[in-house]
Amino acid sequence: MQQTETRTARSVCPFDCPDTCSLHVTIEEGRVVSVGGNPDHPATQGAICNKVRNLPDRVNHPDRVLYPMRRTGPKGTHSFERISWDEAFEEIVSRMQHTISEHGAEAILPYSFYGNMGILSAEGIDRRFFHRLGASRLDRAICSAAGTVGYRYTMGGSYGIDPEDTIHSKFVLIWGCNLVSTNMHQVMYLTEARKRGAKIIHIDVHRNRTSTWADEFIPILPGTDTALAMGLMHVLIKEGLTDEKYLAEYTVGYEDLMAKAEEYPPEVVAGITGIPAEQIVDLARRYAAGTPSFIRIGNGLQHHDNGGMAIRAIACLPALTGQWAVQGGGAIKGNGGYAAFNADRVERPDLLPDPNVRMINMNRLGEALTEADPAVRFMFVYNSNPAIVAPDTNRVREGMMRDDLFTVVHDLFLTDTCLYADLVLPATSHFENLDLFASYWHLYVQLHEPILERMGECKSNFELFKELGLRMGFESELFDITEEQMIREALDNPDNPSLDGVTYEKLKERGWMKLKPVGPAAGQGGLPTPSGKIELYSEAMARAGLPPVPEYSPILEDNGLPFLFIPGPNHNFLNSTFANQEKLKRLEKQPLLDMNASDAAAYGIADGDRVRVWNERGEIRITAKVAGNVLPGVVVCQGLWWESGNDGVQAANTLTSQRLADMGGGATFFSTRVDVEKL
Ligand SMILES: Nc1nc2c(c(=O)[nH]1)N[C@H]1C(S)=C(S)[C@@H](COP(=O)(O)OP(=O)(O)OC[C@H]3O[C@@H](n4cnc5c(=O)[nH]c(N)nc54)[C@H](O)[C@@H]3O)O[C@H]1N2
Ligand SMILES: Nc1nc2c(c(=O)[nH]1)N[C@H]1C(S)=C(S)[C@@H](COP(=O)(O)OP(=O)(O)OC[C@H]3O[C@@H](n4cnc5c(=O)[nH]c(N)nc54)[C@H](O)[C@@H]3O)O[C@H]1N2
Ligand code: SF4
Ligand SMILES: [Mo]
Repeated sequence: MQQTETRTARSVCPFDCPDTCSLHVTIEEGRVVSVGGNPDHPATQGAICNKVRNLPDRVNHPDRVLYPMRRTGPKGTHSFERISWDEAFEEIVSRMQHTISEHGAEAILPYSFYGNMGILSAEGIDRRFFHRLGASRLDRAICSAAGTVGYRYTMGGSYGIDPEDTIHSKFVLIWGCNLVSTNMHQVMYLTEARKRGAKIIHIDVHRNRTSTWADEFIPILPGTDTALAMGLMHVLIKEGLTDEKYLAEYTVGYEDLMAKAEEYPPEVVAGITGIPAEQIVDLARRYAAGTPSFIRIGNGLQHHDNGGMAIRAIACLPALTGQWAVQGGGAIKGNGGYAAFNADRVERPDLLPDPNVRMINMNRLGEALTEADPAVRFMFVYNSNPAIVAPDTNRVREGMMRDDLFTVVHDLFLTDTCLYADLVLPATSHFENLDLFASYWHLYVQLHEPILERMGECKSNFELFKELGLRMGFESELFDITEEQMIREALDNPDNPSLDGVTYEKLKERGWMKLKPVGPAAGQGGLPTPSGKIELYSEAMARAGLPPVPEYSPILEDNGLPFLFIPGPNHNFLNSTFANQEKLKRLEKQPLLDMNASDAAAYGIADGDRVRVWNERGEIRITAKVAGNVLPGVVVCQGLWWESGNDGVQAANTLTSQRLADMGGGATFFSTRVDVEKL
């Protein structure tokens, strides 16, 4: 690679964001100096978010971890010394072997998520390594598990419409999704739809950037969306606004759903959701009239005790109105199904010594590190920052402080999690890697070829686990392979017709290829549900002990405290990524607790006051923002701020629970009750 001149290169945004943008990167003398959107990419359309425009500050950041390091002081403090990769590998291998011989392989736990969304970086040879090892399996349920399962009961898999079709939508519900911050290219398509006459309604518990951008905002009480969906169905059915022909041909269980919807007249739903009955009736009528109608189903709904059901229920609405058959009608929850790679071949779950190897839910890391039997003795963290993002921070840290736990963290930065590590390993930025990227929203697969030289002694996730596999003495045919070989294995998935014709060669030539739309994206039936139709009644749910037709159940947190606490992501960070960049931190200023003015008055709290927020799991101190942006009884705090490097900031997850959602073992970050007092 040329080091001396200025050049531009094509890249892909690697972060856990639906938009998976195609990037144009300018490199001067081997350093990234600017990052912009690729104007030729149909979804990116030349635009990217402010976070990633600031990516040069991240990649060139003076705090980048560039060498392996070993802890020299107590856990939880900033005390490390540089060591060589050889020393690091030798220590990992001997510790792993010792752990296995003393306690069994299940005492080893990988902990990873999607800090880098590349297939090789997030679900490649790393997974193969831990399967071969026989380590405890990790149920990666922190993000969208509840909703994915809920949606699958209705639609058969993660298949929604092609977002490019949403320029044709005429009536849009953005439901539990902070689109302007979290899916900006959907905003671009809908801005075009609005120019063509679309109306855009935002349903959320918090008046945020998306509410301001939308045409109308409907505030709802947290965790009550299933009731709203049922109320809308009630009105659609009562007023004859359903598409009977579509229902007869493409759905099963309409009779059962009709009987259930009977129980949700607008007055009852108003009492549950806080939305006036007339507004519910009006919304249902406009939803039926406004064809093509589109629902963008967000993540906010599913981080609740009843989150799986909420998404299952909402996913039924386009079936009632026949909207899946109309271009620009239907819904998107997640489109990950279209890009399903050959995971069995890449990850090799068949290498597990026993299919019943213990599975640990990543949402219960605190419990796993303090109570699991056999105890976790070795944790390997990569692509994730659990000290900040996992629920019940105090328990997580209590576990990570254990002297008899050996922890390795592979990251680009000394995150809060690294502070508890015995070994910290330096990770490359994705610019340095060959990798394959799919989006969970648009339908383009992209190949990423390295555009930068290695920084320091950084290794990619692929290189790290490949070398570990070989140093552990594992079969060379499994581990002595190249990135290209593994990408070819991933693409070769005969079970996924959308990948037909997508090859390594064509990706290399063009950079990206569009997945073939099938099912909802193609506006036709033939769904991977048991019946092949949209399941308004689900036998599979009945068998799983779940209500087979949608029904509302309240959230479960029962500590008696008065406020529902919603600690979601913010605009300028991506989960906890970017939260150590000064410029982006300045834009966010400080963590704030949004309160309704009437609650603040009742508690004697004024705008800007410091408050204590607490429940049985812990307390945080934070500044109150009295803005009326939330309904009474709700408090909102945005951003997964680091504690490290931010005096006085405390992780919002101090207050959240390890309780799991109704489906998929999902997280319940937003079903949290707290009390607030002025300091
Ligand atoms: N800027 C930015 N972009 C991101 C991320 C980020 O951290 N920052 N994170 C990325 C990731 S990993 C994900 S999963 C997505 C998440 O992005 P989204 O799908 O937008 O999900 P959230 O932001 O978690 O929640 C969306 C909204 O749901 C609302 N909400 C909470 N509870 C309820 C409820 O009971 N009912 C209703 N109707 N609304 C509710 C919240 O107030 C919030 O505004 O964004 C991705 N993109
Ligand atoms: N309170 C609350 N908690 C939440 C959420 C919420 O809304 N509220 N959202 C939840 C959701 S939806 C999600 S998805 C999770 C996200 O949780 P995480 O997946 O942990 O996301 P990040 O905080 O972005 O941390 C990713 C880490 O991976 C590192 N990384 C990036 N690239 C690489 C790489 O190539 N190799 C290695 N080894 N490391 C790399 C980054 O530097 C960063 O430290 O958080 C969850 N936690
Ligand atoms: S974070 Fe999302 S919007 Fe921003 S550049 Fe990456 S993919 Fe695009
Ligand atoms: Mo997520």
